[in-house]
Amino acid sequence: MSVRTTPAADHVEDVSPGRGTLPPRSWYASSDAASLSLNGRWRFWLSATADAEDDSFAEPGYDAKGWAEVTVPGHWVLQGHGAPVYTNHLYPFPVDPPHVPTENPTGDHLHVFDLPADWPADGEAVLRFDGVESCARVWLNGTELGEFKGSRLPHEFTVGGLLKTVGNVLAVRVHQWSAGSYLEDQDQWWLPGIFRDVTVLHRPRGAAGDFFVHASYDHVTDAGTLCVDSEVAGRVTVPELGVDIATGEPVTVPVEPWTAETPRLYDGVLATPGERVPLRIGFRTVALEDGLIKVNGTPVLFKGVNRHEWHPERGRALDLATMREDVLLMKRHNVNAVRTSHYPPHPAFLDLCDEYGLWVIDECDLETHGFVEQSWRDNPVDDDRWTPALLDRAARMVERDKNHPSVVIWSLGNEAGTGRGLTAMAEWIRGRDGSRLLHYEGDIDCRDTDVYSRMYAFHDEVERIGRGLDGGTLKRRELPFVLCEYAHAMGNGPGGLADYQRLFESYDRLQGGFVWEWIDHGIAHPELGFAYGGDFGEELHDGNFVCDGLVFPDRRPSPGLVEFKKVIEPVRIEGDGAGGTVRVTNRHDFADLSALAFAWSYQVDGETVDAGPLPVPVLAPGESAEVKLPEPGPAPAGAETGWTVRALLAEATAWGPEGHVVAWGQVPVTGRVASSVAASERPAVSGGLVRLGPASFDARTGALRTVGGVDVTGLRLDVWRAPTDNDNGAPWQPDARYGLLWRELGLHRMRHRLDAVDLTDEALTVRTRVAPAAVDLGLRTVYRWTSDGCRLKLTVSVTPEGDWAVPLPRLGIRFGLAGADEVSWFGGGPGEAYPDTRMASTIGRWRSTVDDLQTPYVRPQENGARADVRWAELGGLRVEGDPAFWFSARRWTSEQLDAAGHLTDLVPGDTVWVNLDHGQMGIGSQSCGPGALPQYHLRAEPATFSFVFEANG
Ligand code: IPT
Repeated sequence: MSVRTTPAADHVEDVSPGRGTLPPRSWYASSDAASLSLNGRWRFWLSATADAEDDSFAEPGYDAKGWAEVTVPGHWVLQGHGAPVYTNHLYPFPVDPPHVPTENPTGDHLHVFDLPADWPADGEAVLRFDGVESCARVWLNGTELGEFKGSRLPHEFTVGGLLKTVGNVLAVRVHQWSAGSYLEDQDQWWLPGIFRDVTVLHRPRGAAGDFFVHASYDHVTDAGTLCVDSEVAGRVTVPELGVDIATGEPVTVPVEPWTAETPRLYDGVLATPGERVPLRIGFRTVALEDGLIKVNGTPVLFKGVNRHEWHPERGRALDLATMREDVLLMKRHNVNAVRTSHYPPHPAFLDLCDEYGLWVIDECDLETHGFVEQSWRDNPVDDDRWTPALLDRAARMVERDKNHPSVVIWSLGNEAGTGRGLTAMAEWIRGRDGSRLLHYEGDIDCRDTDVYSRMYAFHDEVERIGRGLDGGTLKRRELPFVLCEYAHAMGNGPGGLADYQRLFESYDRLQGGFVWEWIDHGIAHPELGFAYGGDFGEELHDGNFVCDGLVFPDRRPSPGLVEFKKVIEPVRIEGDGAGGTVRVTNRHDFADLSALAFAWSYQVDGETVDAGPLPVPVLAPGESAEVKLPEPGPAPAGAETGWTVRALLAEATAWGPEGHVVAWGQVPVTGRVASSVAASERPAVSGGLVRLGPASFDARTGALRTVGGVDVTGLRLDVWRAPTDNDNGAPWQPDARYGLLWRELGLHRMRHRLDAVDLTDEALTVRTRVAPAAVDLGLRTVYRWTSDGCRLKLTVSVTPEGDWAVPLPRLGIRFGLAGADEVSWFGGGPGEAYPDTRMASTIGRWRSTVDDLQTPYVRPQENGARADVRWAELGGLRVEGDPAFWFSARRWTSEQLDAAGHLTDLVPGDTVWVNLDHGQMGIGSQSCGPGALPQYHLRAEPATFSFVFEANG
């Protein structure tokens, strides 16, 4: 005899999309029909299993006084009930589709509400859920409405007949795990809950049902054609265009087109007998033509990011202000495109993309990545039983978002292998909306798609694809190429952005890419700063792989975003100083330069001594001009001089203030002449010290003690840096895991053997060999100290010995200073830079505190180097380099930085540790992509570099 014990939870493991919901339709936030937000505090009861409780909580009159409360929208695991779980692609439960564990956290939600006094008595009403993870069963006033899955998609129920004026009881039972979880294996936190809005919408008689705004643009005639298909007939008016047409009736009028650069929207109204719905119409035509993605007849270059929805306290429950902040940050950093990885975002985000101008790849809520562990066996996307669920997801996305001009491409999902279900989705989408292109990266032969899309392809392969030498199916060879993910922005990095951009700009077929990803998904945590995978005791997790964004969890831009902004700037300003001109190139796809004003400034030794406006012709996209600069003023002999030219917003726009810097370039005029220090001083020994000019040394070891009265500790060669996530690399690229190889080699525990301390008439020379235990590799290192009486010069010569098969992390000196706080320098700034992340580094005079030099990567790692530093002052010392050097200073050692797991592990000490580096290893993006390109490797090679120290003040 078998006993069914879980009848209440049968639907949880049902692969079908659900029951009781209305067919999907276009989403709109406002109309003149009444609506009531049910967002707010709800009663909440958490059970450990799906069937722990019966349905009686849904009955009116149920006594929920003993229940907790949660905020809706929200995730209960971020509100003190249970805990979040982070896995990349592994399912955190046994893979046995469609079954889920018995331990299935289940949140019963109760909300009692009254209708507003003016709620119309007639007509219908619907109850809309914009997002619930992962499976919900819904009752209103004791009547079950149905159940649904599809976490980041809207679901509506008819509720008119059930609504009461006062005391409505809405009951929602939400299960963390369901059959739907198998389709939602995105690389992110698993966060159950009602995490998007819940709304009751009045539907007057004759209300608009579903409608489809078709608004195309003919770039030959400059005419827009508008036709609004509507389930319920009515009229469409667009006053600005003098349009007043019936639904279903096309009209062609002269218009300005919508593009991401020029997001021209026309306000209109769809009036049905029962309702007036505001429309925001953007005219544009997307086409695949000549093997290229064209909008309004012009090929576009995507300078995109992958955006997950994230807030460090609220998870994926984003408010409008946060969404707007994302859009503004993107626009201000020259980003022009978003892939909504890996699910349709909150619908209001797409309104913002329409309004501010961003190209959108709208991606379906579908990922089955965990099946890769079993070679995709039993993958739901290749199993007909799941196809209705896939089609339901496709339809809910397309129907909801079809009226957004910003959405130019539909994406079937992410990392779901291949299968008949995906083909069925593609066919359905094409049948419903022929006006957009289709994307799915997993379709390597492009059977179902319009774009050859890849993730993390290395530069050399991308170049081959650009040249059309990549082979593949006939169909694929004729398609444009995008990198739907590249430049993995985990921790310090991504390196190599400029090298990708150069390729995108060189080959028409390469239509750009989308950096992985926009934001670190760190969770605000009282003890850890920001938490990542494993911090909640998850038994399976993927650590800080969830923190790989261009902005920190609190949306502060990381150096990666600043670099990206520079690399993708829509105006190129360049020149070598010859002829007194700069070359200005308009790299927009659509806009001319009329929105920008240009300004020049002239620097002498990094200080701006003169500035003024620079007249630049209003160049059309693609055009460039050689623009004459003013005559430079006089500068002292030996000074380093140069121009900085900036392109600024001429007037405030919707996304940036007047004067906002869009692009810039620096043009050197005269180069630097490093100070020469005559070795005129003779080292003298007295009382166990060697005195040389302003300095004293330990006579036995040759160790520097003081310079001009400033104590200096531990000055010696340094090759170690706290490995970055990119240094550590990914398991599937074992050769490029330099962080691990360095540690294996022992570069974090170098021994410094003292071979000789030589005194001559003009120098103190200290000979050493720096090497790790257990191997015969080493670096012969000679420190040669000289002085002209007031300045002290150190020349370091390094000669590698043995077979150095790996590059070095860094090569330079480090030392400790007591009590340094303010730093000023002449060189690259204001932010950090490394060999392959240095485009945004601007040569100038900069100031900072030591604390502000640090970049707060969620998992601490090497950070904060400033490039091309000519000189730096801190702690009473001035150091000048020949050649220019990489500068960093921190209140902890690299070893402490290396040992830290979270920012809160870093405890400032009294000593400031300064690194002056002759070389730094490139960064790359091999935490999920290519390593630093060979030209950015720091090879162990003979090297000589010098520094001049003097006391300042
Ligand atoms: C790729 C995923 O699409 C994305 O969600 C994220 O996990 C990213 O990697 C890494 O952060 S998939 C991977 C196999 C390249």
